[in-house]
Amino acid sequence: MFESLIDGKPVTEGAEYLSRNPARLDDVVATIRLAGPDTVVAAAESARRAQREWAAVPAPVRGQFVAALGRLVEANADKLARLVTREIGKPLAEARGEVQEIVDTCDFFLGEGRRLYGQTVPSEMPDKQLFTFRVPVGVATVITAGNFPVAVPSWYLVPALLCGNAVVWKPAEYAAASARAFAELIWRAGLPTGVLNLVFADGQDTYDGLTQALAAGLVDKVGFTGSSAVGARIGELCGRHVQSPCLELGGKNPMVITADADLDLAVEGALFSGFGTAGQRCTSLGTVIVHEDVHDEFVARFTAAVAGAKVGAPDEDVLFGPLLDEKFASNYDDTLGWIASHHTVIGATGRITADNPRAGFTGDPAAGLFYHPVIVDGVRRDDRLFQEETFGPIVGVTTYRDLDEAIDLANAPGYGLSSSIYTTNPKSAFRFRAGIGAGMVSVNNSTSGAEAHLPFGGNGKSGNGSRQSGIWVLDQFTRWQSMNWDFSGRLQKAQMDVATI
Ligand code: UN1
Repeated sequence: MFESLIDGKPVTEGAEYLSRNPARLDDVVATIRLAGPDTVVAAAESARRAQREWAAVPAPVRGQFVAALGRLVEANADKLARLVTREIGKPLAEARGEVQEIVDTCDFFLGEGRRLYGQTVPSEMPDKQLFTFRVPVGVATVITAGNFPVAVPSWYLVPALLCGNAVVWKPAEYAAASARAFAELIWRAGLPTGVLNLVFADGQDTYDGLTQALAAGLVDKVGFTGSSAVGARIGELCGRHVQSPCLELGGKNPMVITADADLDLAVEGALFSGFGTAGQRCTSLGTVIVHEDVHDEFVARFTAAVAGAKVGAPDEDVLFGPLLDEKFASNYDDTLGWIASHHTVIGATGRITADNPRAGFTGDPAAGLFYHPVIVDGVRRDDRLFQEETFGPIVGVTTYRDLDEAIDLANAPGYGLSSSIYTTNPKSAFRFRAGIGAGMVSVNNSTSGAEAHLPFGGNGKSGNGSRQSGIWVLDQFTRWQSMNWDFSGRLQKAQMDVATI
């Protein structure tokens, strides 16, 4: 039984929830106890108590904790990756990559403990010096999705802790065992227990608890990775307390393929972007926007590549495994239902109909949440499939005539997370970069697979402009404090006693 841990102590009340292996639903990975709103508040209270002492630990020493965490994750990489694969069905190679992403994040931030620079700034008056300091925000509540059950949480937890904050972490319940395993490594690396409190709770209870904790002044920063709809609710709630959360939301990520593109490279990129992780990354490819001159050739090669891809048990060498859990599968069933009734679907194997949206199972329907990859050609700008995130192994295709039209189409859904262009013309690449509203742009590469030290984040429906990763995330977990120090021995007034030459 996995329970929420506050000050290292289990919370023993609440409903039971089973986290299942989505590749074999009879395999229960863990039994979780879901806590109520009070636990979300109690976790924030505990974090508040622990934060001051943690902030007093010198930043380079907090950096040593991050270094120890990186080494511990490395030493336990195989076990953690296998657990991630078992719990959320991501292919083992991807799960190993995910664990490596934590190590990369730790390797980046362990040195930041010795930097965490402020500035010295000249004053307009003599015998006076100005300074800036980064100070921790205080208590951060971090709510994460389960498609990246350990790497994406590490993008919040590692910098937040390094900067001297205490954290309440509420992971997705269907990825609770992976979250618990990662949290245990964090404590084993030397973090005092109350500095990180782990809460298992459902979405509404988390929201209610967060509402109370914010009202009580117990939370200073909220980090949320998940759907745009929930992100908007969290943003609204934080806004009432004049707080700006770090929001990493959905995407409808476009890939433009110009007439001069290397089509084999583009097919490879579309295959990984669209179907890697069963299309369940926020950075997954939504729509291919291909030049009309190469449309037929691209679709022929793309369909052949998709038909040849292996789907199945994630511990084998497959392109993708099952969907994350039953809630996601049932949402995706609805999506397939409306798609089947509105579009011509090119399935890699067989046709999907409105009556039988799940057609395309590769496994026993009772045993695993497997779906075939689907390509939908001829998607139009006002189609729901063009406008909305689908979070499953499905890619739309549409055409364009000139690059301005392609950029306009790429921006049309109003998301703005990731984007990609395949072209051999640098001018097209630069024009695309300048015109696209996305926070991330790939040239001749996948929409997904960002590296752990570049700013990660989106605009529009994909987020509020906050960025994670690299030094940029420090602005989420610290606030700038300025100081002026006058050693002239008299009152020098800014603007009024300015020194002149
Ligand atoms: C997500 O799906 O929430 O860039 C994040 C990528 C990964 C992270 C995806 N490194 O695809």
